[in-house]
Amino acid sequence: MRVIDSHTGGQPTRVIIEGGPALGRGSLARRRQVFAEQFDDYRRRCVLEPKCSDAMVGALLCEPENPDASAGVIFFNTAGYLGMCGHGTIGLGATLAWLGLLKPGAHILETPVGPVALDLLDANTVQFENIESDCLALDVCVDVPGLGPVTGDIAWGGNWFFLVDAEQLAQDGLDPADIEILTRKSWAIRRALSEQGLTGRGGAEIDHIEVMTAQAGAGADSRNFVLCPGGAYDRSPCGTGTSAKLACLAARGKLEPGQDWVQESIIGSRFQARYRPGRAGIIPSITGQAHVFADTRILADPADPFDLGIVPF
Ligand code: PYC
Repeated sequence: MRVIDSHTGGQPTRVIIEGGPALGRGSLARRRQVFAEQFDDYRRRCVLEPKCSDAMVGALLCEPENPDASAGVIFFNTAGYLGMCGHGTIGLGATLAWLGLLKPGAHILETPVGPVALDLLDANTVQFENIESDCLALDVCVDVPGLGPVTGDIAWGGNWFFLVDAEQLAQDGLDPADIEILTRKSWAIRRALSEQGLTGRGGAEIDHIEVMTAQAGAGADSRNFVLCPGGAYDRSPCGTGTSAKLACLAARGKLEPGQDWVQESIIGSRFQARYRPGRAGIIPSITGQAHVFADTRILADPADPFDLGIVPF
């Protein structure tokens, strides 16, 4: 497989541009199912250790179904397949620009959860309008062993999120030195949500935990820590997580349509965000930068005992 690696605010994206699985035609949702059921070896070789690191999000570049779309994409990570990925969308835009496959201007990107409007502003800067995002429930209480009751909001931003104030976890702000403890606490919350039957719509698992604080750097509105499904934290401010946050702010009447929001990650990288009203929720717009750093071939070697990677414990 030929892959191009980039990072968006520190969070890596690996785009398969050649040698990926042949998934046939049909919707991206259908093709994602074929990928998961018949070609999972490609995902494992692409993102699992020792050929990669656990923070990586993979992206399979696909022919779009809609002739007006510039590209289709299926995102995945060490744990499985994602609906949408914000930092990955920005990484994909910068990757396609680097390859000379995307010109500055407006494009449509097809994803398994719907079309995304992508604007390539320059070789490294991408603005995208995410799919419609909404807040499913405010102030949901979950009893977390070792932490006690934790209250948070359940929201959809292309993935399912549980958003918690850092103060509830006895965190004084969000400092990179606390990443290990935040990871442990967020895992405990995720496990408790699942055990207590708290889900997204249709019983979907809430597989992203987002811890937030208003204590952010100058010019930022908020800083976050996001635990991703495979156990890695998002180095970027998380595009789908920022979308979920905007949906909750809108639901609480704390952010107006068109009002700017600067979201900072735990390592200090930033996205600019705002929203417009959707049909039932909001349509978030996110802007960020990505940089390409590797053009690589991943080899398949049946004699290698870890050819398909080390499955996370
Ligand atoms: O930026 O949406 C995002 C994302 C999801 C998981 C990792 N990054």
